[in-house]
Amino acid sequence: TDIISPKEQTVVEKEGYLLKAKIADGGKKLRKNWSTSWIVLAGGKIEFYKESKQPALANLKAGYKPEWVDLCGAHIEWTTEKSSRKNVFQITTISGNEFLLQSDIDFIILDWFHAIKNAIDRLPKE
Ligand code: I3P
Repeated sequence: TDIISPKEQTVVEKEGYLLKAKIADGGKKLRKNWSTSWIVLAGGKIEFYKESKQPALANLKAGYKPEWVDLCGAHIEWTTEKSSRKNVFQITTISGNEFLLQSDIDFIILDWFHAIKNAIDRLPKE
């Protein structure tokens, strides 16, 4: 019964909980709404799962599609202007989606920043 789709075979580089706020979609500003998200960095993209979902199981459920971000050509940068929170960085995609990610715990957010930046730097730029 170990049915694993090709998608599941991509190596998960990092996963864990962060606060997430999507602030633009296709260049259009959105109202900021922070929520806890289970974040999976794998295969040149980031997937966002709801807090309560078990990512692996959810992924195997037919038709379950997490929100995801294509990191090809994306930008990542720390920001102190887009939030009153500390430890916030922004990911901007080629398609004009903007996400803020945050953790109060310094080493956790630093690890994430470097993992995502490394992933972006290894990918083609477009
Ligand atoms: C927003 C909410 C966010 C806050 C944002 C507020 O209010 O309090 O948490 O962002 O500040 O506008 P609402 O829930 O009414 O939309 P931070 O926590 O990141 O500061 P902003 O408008 O300065 O982005």
